[in-house]
Amino acid sequence: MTDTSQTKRALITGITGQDGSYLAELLLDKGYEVHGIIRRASTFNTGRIEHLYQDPHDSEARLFLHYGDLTDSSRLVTLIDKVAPHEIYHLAAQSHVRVSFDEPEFTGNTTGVGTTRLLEAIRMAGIETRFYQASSSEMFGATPPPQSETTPFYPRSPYGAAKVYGYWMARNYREAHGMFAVNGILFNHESPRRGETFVTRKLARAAARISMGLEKYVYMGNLDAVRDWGYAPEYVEGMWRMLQHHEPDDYVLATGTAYTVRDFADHCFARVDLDYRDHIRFDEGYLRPTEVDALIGDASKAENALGWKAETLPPQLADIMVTAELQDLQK
Ligand code: NAP
Ligand code: F7E
Repeated sequence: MTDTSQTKRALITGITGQDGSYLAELLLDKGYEVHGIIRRASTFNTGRIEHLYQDPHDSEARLFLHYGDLTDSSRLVTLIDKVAPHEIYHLAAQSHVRVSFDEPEFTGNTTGVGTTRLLEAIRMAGIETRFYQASSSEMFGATPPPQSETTPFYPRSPYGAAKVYGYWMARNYREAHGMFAVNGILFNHESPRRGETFVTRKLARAAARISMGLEKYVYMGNLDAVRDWGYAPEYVEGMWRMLQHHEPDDYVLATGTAYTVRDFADHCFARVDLDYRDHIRFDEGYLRPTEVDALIGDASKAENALGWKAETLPPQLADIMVTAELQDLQK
């Protein structure tokens, strides 16, 4: 570890995920010492942060990885005590909504109770730190748009319900224990680093592969769902700004735009001069027992208080994502 009292230390759970990787980049750029919790796996799960890896023996190293898991309370206490971070970004979760219907108990244990374990570990370690909770627009579920910080929650999946629990635990630790705990209520945000089974990445990948003759069809579920898709690197900047504010609060981050899955498919396939209607087939296996029909966020509070505003809108996002897939295939 760097031994300067000036250096800010951050701990990121979920550093190997889409957001964790962009956030680690941002914090390293800002001069932070960054600690990340990774899960032990039988295969490498650090692909998204490989380009950031530094040999911990190097005296200049500012990125450190530690094994840990959201289900392992004692490990969380030990790590928080050892690292004594100034800021904790809690991003780890079972984050797939469709999968949460198959694994509701596991999702509750990691995505929901995992937040409590971390909050309690901070309290037990007795350190002063700022805590970011990765809350989600999925908490609004069936409540119609536009959705803001004051919109009532009505989750429609085990994932959404687990995030509502995590949201209230973060608020409770703020109110009960005076912790600097913040909820970032983020609407969907995407990038070339998005997991392959989320809809935007699946469509971008399919469009690129079909255009290269590697596949002919992609099987999809509900094309009528409306989402507010932004660009992940901009959203991690918003997370950081929330923790720099003089007081803890909760903020929505969103673009405020509404596109259907069909629109996003159209943008992806048009990028490679194809008509999505010729290549998309229906598979009911991708439908959810309860769907979230429309999410469109109102991020005016974040714009006013934090000066944060989404710049990249879905058509440009589709272009970025399909371009990245094409480049990958040409390697
Ligand atoms: P992601 O790509 O699915 O990453 C999830 C991360 O959590 C991965 O690093 C994963 O590790 C880790 N993880 C999962 N279970 C764990 C466990 N039991 N112990 C320790 N680590 C565990 O998710 P993301 O898109 O970056 O999203 C980051 C956070 O924001 C998540 O909490 C998500 O629910 C929330 N969120 C995301 C969006 C969005 O649109 N992306 C919107 C709102 C909220 P492995 O790499 O080993 O699997
Ligand atoms: O689905 C529809 C699907 O899985 C978006 C997570 O990051 O954002 C994400 O959750 C929409 C849904 O994201 C397929 O029914 C159609 O209406 O990309 P998704 P999500 O469920 O919105 C929120 C904010 C989070 O917090 C979550 O962690 O697309 N859809 N056909 C499909 N979705 C998938 N995955 N695959 C399909 O084939």
